[in-house]
Amino acid sequence: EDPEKLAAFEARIARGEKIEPADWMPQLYRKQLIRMIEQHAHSEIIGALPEGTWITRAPGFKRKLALMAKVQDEVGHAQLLYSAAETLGKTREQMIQDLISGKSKYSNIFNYPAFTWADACFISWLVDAGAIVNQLANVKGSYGPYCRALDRICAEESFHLKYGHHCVIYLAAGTPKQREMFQEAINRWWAPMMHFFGPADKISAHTQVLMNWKVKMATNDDTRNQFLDMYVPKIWELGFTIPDPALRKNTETGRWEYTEPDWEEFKRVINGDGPCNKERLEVRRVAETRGRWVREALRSATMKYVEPLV
Ligand code: BYC
Repeated sequence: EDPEKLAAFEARIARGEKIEPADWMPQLYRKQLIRMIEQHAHSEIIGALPEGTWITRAPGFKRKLALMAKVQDEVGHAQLLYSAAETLGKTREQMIQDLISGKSKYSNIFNYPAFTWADACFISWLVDAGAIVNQLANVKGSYGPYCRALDRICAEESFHLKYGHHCVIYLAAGTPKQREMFQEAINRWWAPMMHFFGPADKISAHTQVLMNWKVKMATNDDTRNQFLDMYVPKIWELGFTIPDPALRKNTETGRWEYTEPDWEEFKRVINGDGPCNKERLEVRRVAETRGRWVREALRSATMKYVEPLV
């Protein structure tokens, strides 16, 4: 790589400038961005599935409407992110193929089943909260198209968070059975939630390079800590418990202490061996196959009607 170009590129990043698709960038920056944005896009489209199964079963018409709108937003986020990743030279078809074949990763947390309505509420409130902590940091990053996509996503996610919080408060203020349902959801989802922010900093492979180039604006442990800081008090306030006896804030360091998450389980799940990985990818595979004729028809219609005008 040309050292002068690299120095000029890094100086732009240091000045807080945004890098745009046509600008010179190191190969590794491009590769890392494609990996991360693509994984984020896949997480949105797969993330729509566990909550999506609750649309028809959500309690009441208003909850159904709101959940449908939320799930639709998540799929829209995937569209924005696939477009941002495409600006770096990888086609959407290739990204979808890599998702379906299991080559690309997506968020660990969507490989767990949403057994009850309370599980869907956990996702809408706390998984969205975790996503916002991560995205609000990275929106100030260096790659223009990703930051602009994140900006829009954050605005929509803040509505999801309010919706999710409302659903949880309703359960918390409900019958003993409703409270028990949400407590069980916390018990089921806490471990995947701790994994959601990525491996501990000391074992994270990409944090350093991504932070040097301001793609990632906070480390995995920092975002995890920020999430705990913002949401553990809210969970406790509602009278629920968290299934980690070691969880406490160290008032001297200002950091949360917790039992080390099981990183072996995390690795298994992100590498295809979680409770729902096969089912999640199968849904995408079927959608891809069934939708092929639509894409082909669109492509040939575009050729027929647009080409003569050009
Ligand atoms: N799940 O070096 P590390 C949503 C992988 S959707 C799976 O720390 P990095 C929502 C990582 O890819 C929003 N894999 O990685 C949607 C790497 O593997 P490879 C989801 C993970 O990139 C619908 C290896 O582990 N948010 O909220 O520095 C409904 C080493 O990790 C995970 C995003 O996608 C994981 N959790 O940092 C409701 C945010 N963590 O590629 C809600 C965008 C790590 O070397 N992504 N891995 O094979 C990021 O910010 C960063 O990629 C991460 C990881 C913080 C996740």
